[in-house]
Amino acid sequence: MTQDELKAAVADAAIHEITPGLEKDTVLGIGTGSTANLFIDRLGPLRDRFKGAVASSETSAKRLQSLGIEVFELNNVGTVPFYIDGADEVNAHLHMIKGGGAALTREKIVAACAERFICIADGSKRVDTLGDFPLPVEVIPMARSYVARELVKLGADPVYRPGVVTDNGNQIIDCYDFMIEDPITMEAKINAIVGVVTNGLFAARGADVLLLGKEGGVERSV
Ligand code: ABF
Repeated sequence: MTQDELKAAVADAAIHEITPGLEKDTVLGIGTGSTANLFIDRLGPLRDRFKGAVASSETSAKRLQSLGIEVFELNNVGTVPFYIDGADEVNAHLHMIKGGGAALTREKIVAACAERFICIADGSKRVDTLGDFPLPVEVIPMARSYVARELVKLGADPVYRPGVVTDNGNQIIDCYDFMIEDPITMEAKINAIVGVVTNGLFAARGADVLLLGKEGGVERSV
């Protein structure tokens, strides 16, 4: 199977995962990226079975709206029963690196408001130790150099992602050569640097369910 077929398989599995919980007043939390897009496409035909969605990016919001799914402001919704999103890496504890698409802050906010985080990913995303994928850090623009110096002290090789402005008007630094043995501690340390908005470690609040696309089928872990 190709990577796209594996992504499609987990998008299908996520639809099966959430369908029994859909009610007329359900508002879903929806992530960003190519796997999330495949999930959004499968939600279209179900749009009359739930109320709408909150989205972790402007791109996902537009895709949802194009399928006739109403998009709500998170502030007007409160909690969501499910947040469905992809990942750049995921470990056995369902800790993740996310933010390759620069939507990490909104993703983390919607995830924080979710009763269940369902991570959908093809098998290539499963790792033993997080960090092969460069860890994204969203920074307030004027703090970029300061934050980069502090990231060096933590052992990272920080690289500014040129030309990228997040949906929140901020910039992204990617941390290379940075294997992360203790994701919960490192998430907190990076968040404590002044000028950091969010980092792409989703460990303090990891996924509740992982649907992983493999050759033999979709593997479900909790
Ligand atoms: C989002 O999309 C991001 O947090 C992550 O960077 C990315 C995964 O992308 P894809 O599904 O395209 O591999 O979930």
